[in-house]
Amino acid sequence: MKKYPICVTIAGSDSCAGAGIQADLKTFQTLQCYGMSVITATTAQNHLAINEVHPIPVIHVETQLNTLLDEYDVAAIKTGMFAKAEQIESVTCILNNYAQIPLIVDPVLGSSSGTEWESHTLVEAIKNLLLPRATMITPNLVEASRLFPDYSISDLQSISENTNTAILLKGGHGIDETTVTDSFINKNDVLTIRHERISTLNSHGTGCTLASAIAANIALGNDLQNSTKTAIDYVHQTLSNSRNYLHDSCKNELRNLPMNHTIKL
Ligand code: PXL
Repeated sequence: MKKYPICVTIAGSDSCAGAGIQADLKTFQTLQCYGMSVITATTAQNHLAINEVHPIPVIHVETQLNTLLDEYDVAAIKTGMFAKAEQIESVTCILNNYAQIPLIVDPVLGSSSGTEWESHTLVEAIKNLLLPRATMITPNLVEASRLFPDYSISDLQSISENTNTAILLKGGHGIDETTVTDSFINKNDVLTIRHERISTLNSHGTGCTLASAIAANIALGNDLQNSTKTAIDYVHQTLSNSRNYLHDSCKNELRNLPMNHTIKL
């Protein structure tokens, strides 16, 4: 019988299902893993705005995570949105007891529809608690400058060395209109990964999807560098398969729409 490795996402729920928990579960499923979830917040949102964020109590986040870890052999974990620093404290404390499980941290500080929920304490908790536990952290250019003000690539190499964590610096927010350049930094190793920039209205949840795809590829037994390259290709492929997806179902402006994870048959 084929084995489906279990991947757990610890993240926020996105009611319009483009990002967050919903994007993570779609990605795990498409990549032949079994996805499970620990919800940190529910959001009331559509592709245009987040209207409300409802944090889940820390104790319930803990119980969700322990209930899964007590029973299942979890192959990889991905984290996304946290609503409060206390959630990060308790999740890290639990995950430190499961040091063998690979952890991919997407340091989410806001949404592509424009809402930010970053706070100083959240940034500090990601940096001081999650980062040292993580196998890899995947900041975009905006998140990287909040986490590591005035960084250079050699600063990121030192951080990677000191924390034993790889850093994927995502270039999607860069200014080059034709190419996206991501940098994979693992101590001495620096690998530049370039892709043609896809001009699309369906880019909601790309960050969540990328981090989940890396976790899934690791769960399937691949090394970190190959998992990252294949995950970037997955996002690229999914973006190019998503043209016009859901366009006919929206009543207002078309932007920040979801990706289509359905495999082309
Ligand atoms: O894409 C970042 C993100 C993460 N998590 C949740 C979100 C979003 C963006 O909308 O809603 C729950």
